Order: sequence, then structure tokens, then C-alpha cells
Amino acid sequence: MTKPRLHIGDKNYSSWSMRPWLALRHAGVAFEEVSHALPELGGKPSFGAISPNAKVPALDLGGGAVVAESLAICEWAAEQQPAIWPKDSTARALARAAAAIMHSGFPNLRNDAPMNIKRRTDASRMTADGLADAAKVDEFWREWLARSGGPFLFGQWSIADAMYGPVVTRFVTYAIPRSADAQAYIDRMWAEPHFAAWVNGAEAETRTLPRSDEA
Ligand SMILES: N[C@@H](CCC(=O)N[C@@H](CS)C(=O)NCC(=O)O)C(=O)O
Repeated sequence: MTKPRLHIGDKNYSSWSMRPWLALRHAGVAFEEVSHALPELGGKPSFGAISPNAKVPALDLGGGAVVAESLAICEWAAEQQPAIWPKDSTARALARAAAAIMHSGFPNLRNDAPMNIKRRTDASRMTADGLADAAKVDEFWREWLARSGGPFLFGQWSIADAMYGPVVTRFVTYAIPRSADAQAYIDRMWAEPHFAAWVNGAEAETRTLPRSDEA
């Protein structure tokens, strides 16, 4: 069988690409990655040629089957390696809810603080609504970590951690205020080898995106 191909955007900027990339790595799936430059503001990407929703990430399984949407790709990874969801069914349901909350929520945080792993700035560009989203994420992390006992949100590393990975980087990039428990979680995520490998990849990139770097 040929390896699945994961189409991703720039590692420094593409938050949605980071999530399934982490899930596939944690699942131990051998895959090929194909990197695409995200469009400049107002630019027209050509992702329609590679993906049903004209976005990255997309996982090409061969035979014309291309899976769109980060969470759907994470679920495919979990079918190859179920251990990337918690074993306990209640914890698994809560972890799935946590992943879905991230997939559909926190629009103000996403708008105010786009992922930019290499950048270090402050939170002055953020709106009150964006900061409120970040505070809610912090509250959720504390609740989930307290319930599971850690080290990751639902005990062992799971897709929920993949979904919140880009938010971890946003707390650092924009120096967003956070609790001590959130800081400890951020430190554990940053030290985790697959997360570190993505960050290293972002740091090696030279392309810049003015809409993210200068705003
Ligand atoms: N809901 C999608 C969002 C994917 C998404 O917005 N990807 C961005 C890059 S991070 C993209 O392809 N942007 C190009 C565009 O929208 O034209 C998912 O979860 O995969």
C-alpha cells in the first residue's frame, strides 16, 4: 500500500494542519507530507486541486479518496491506532467533546491571535472577546487536567491535545495571561517530541506572511 499523503500549509502558520499531523505522528502512521504556501491576504489559494473543501489539511488515501477537515483526519488516525483517544468511555466522550469545542469554537481567539510559532509579541492587539476566549480555554484545561490527573488533558496524550496544540503556541506568541496550571501544560506540550518536531519545522521555514507577521 502506498503511504497516505498529508497536504499541509506552512508549519509556522497553518494551525489546522498541525492538528492531524500530530495525530498521525502519535498514531505511528507512516505518511508523506506535502507542504503548500498559505495565501497572502486576499490571495487565491489553489487548494481546490488537492482538497474537496479547497483547504489544507487534506489526507489523500489514494484511489481518489481525499479526506478533508482536521478532525476527520484525526479520526482516521485513531482508527489506525485507537490509543490516541482515552480508553475509558467517559474520558473518551469528554475528550471528543473537547476536540469538537475547539474545532467549532473560540473564533475571537483565532481571529485576534493567528498561529505564528516563530513570533514573540504581546497581547495588546487582542480584543476583550479574544482574551475572554483564552481565559475560557485556560479554565477548560484546568478542569480537564484536574479530572484526569494529567499529564495531558485527558491523561495520556490524545487527539484533544492535538486540537489544542496551536492554542498552546498562541499563548506563547502573544504572551497571553495564563494560570500556573496552564503554564505547566504548555511546558509539557512544548517538550513533547512530536510537538517539538513541528515547532522545529516551523523554525526552519523562511517564508513570511505579512498579514500575520506585521499585524
Ligand atoms: N475546518 C477546516 C479548516 C481548514 C482551514 O481553514 N485551513 C486553512 C489553513 S490553516 C486554509 O486552507 N486556508 C486557505 C483558504 O481558506 O483559502 C479544518 O478543520 O481542517
